[in-house]
Amino acid sequence: MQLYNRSITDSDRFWSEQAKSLLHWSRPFERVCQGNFADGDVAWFTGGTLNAAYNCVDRHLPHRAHQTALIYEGDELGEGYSLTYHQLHARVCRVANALLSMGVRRGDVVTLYMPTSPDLACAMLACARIGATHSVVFAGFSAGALRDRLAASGSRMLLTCDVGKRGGKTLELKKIVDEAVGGTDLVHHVGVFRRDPDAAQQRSEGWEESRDVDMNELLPRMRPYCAYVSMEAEDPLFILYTSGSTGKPKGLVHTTGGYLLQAAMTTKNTFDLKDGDVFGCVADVGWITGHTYCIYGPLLLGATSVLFESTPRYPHHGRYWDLIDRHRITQFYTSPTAIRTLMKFGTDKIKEYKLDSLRVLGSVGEPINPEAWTWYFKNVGHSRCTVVDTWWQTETGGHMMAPMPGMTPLKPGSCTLPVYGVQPALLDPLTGEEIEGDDVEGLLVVKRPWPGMARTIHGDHHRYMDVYFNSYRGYYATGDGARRDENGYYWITGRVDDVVNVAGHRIGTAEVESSLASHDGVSEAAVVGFPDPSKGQGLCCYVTLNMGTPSTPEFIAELKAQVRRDIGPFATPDVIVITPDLPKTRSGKIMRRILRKLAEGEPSALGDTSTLADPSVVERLVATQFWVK
Ligand code: 6R9
Repeated sequence: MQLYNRSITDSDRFWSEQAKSLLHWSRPFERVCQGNFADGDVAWFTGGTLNAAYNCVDRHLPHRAHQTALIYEGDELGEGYSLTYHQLHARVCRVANALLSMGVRRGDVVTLYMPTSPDLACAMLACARIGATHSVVFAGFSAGALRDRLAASGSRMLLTCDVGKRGGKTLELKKIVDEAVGGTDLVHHVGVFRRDPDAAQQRSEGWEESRDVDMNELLPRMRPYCAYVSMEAEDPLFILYTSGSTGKPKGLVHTTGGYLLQAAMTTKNTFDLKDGDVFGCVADVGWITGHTYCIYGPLLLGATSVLFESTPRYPHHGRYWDLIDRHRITQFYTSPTAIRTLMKFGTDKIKEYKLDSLRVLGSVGEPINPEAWTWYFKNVGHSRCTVVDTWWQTETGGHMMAPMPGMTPLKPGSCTLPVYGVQPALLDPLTGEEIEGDDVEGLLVVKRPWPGMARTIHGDHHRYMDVYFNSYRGYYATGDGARRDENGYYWITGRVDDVVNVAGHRIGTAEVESSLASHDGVSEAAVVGFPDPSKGQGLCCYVTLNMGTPSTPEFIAELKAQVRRDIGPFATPDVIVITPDLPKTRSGKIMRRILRKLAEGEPSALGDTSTLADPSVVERLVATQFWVK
C-alpha cells in the first residue's frame, strides 16, 4: 500500500526506479513522463534508448544461456520442444537476418499471421531486434480480415506458417494468405515457416516464386548473430488490432520503453514471479494477453514461458492439468470461459493430476463469476494458490487492476485494486463528474498516464482522441463499467459500448453488422450481445431481408458462414433472428437497448418504448419468442 501511494504521489521517482531496475537502457532516459491525456501527447522515458530483443534475450545470456526460455506444446498431447535462451538468441538472430535480407528496415511494419509457437515468438523478437514494428494478426482471422489489417498497417512483409493446428483440426494458413494477398500488390514477400519439414514438395500449389520465401530453407543459411538496433523509448514496438464500436478495427500502437516496463513490472508483481518459475499463459499470442504474458513479460524477467497451441479440451478435458503437471507450471493464466467450460465436466478428471507445482492462478478477458473463481481456487489451486483476476485491455499494454499474491486480500469475482501507478476513477455517464466514495457504480476511467498505454491508433490519431479522450476531458475512457464496493474494491460490470465479449474475444457489433449487410439478401442488420453461461456473451443478430430472399435454415446457415468468412470462426453468430423490421426511433436510430433486452429473454423489461417510430415492430418480435430455444 505504501509503495502504491508513492507510485501516485511521487510518480516520476517511482517509475524512474522501476525503469532502471527492470530494463536495460543503451542510453539513459532524461525525462520520465511528459504530455497528458487532453493533448494526446503522452511520452515516457524520452532521451532513453533500448532494444526489446536485447532486454528479452541477450542480457540473460551471461547467466541463463542454458536455462529454458520457451517450452512449446503443440496441438497433440506432449508434442513440442523447448528452446534455451542461447538457442532462442540464435533463432531470433537468424530470423532478423532473414528479414534484413528481404529488405525489411527499421520502422517498417511486418505482419505476422502465425499460430502460437516459438516461430512466432522469434519473429516478434526479430522484428524488435532490427527496429521493425510487428503487427500480429490472430491466426483465426479470415483472409478478408487479414487483408484489411495488412492494408491498414501499410505492411509490405508478411510471415506465416504453412498450417496451424488446433483441436485436431488443420488451419491452412498459407492458403488463407494466398487468398488475402493474391492479385494485390500489398506485400513484397511472404516468408513461410513449414511445420512439416518433409512437405517441401507440397509447396507448389499457390506458391509464387517471386513473392514467397521458404523460411526453413533460408534460416540455416543466415548467421546466428545479428546486431540489435537501439530504439528510442517512444519508437513503436508493435501494432495490435482490436475491435471498437465502429466497423473499422483499430491498430493500437505500443511503444518500446513504456510497454516493456509495464509488461515486466506487472508480470513480476501480479504473478509473484521468481527465479526458476515456469510461467504458463495459455492465451493465443495473437492477442494482447499472449504478447505481454507469453512473450515480453516472462522473457524480460528471464523466466521460462510455456507456449500452448492447443485447446483446453483436446484431446480430452484434462489437457490443461496434464500441461501443468508435465511442465511443472508455477503460474497458470487462462480465461473465465475456459474455466467455466471445464467446470461442466466435474472434478473426476482433474483429480487424476497433482497440480502441486502451482502457486498463482490468473484469470483474464472478462469478468469471472464468483462460482468459477471458487471452482478454480479449490479444484485447480487446492485452496492454497492465489487467484489473481487481472483487469486490463489491449490499449493498456499490461495489468491495470489485479491483486498481489500474499499482499492483497482476495474477493472472488473482484479484480481488487489498481496496480502501481494506476489511478482509476468512476464517472457519472451523464454529467461526466467523478463519483466519490465507496459502494458506487459508474464508467471506469483512468486519471493519469501509465507507461504501457497505447500512444495512438495507427494512422488515425483523431480516432484515438475521439474514442479514448474526448468524451471525458482529462480522463482515459476504458469503455467498461465498474462498481467500487464498500472496501474500495473494483468489480467490472462489462462493456458500456457496442463491443461484445464472446469467450474473451472482443467483437465490435458494427463489424458483424457490416458483414451481414454485405450479403445480397440482407437489407439491414443489428447485432447485440446476450448472456451465455459458458462464453460470457453470445452474438444475437437481427436481420431484415431484401424482397424475395427466403428465410430458410439454409439461408441462415449461409449468413453464419459469411461472418465466419469475413471475420473468423470466433465471431460466428449464435442466433440469427429474421425480422420484417428493426425497432427504430423516429429519427431512424436502431434501438439496440430493446434488441438487447429481447435477446436476454426479458420482453417485460423493455423500458421506455415511447420513442419507437413503429411499436408493432417490437410487438411482432416479442410474439415470436425467439429467445426460447
Ligand atoms: C486483456 C484483454 C479488454 C476487455 C475489457 C473488459 C474485458 C478483460 C477482464 C475484463 C472483467 C477482467 N476484460 N479482463 N473484464 N474482468 N479481469 O482481455 O484485452 O482483448 O483488449 O479486452 O475485456 O471488458 O475492456 P482485450
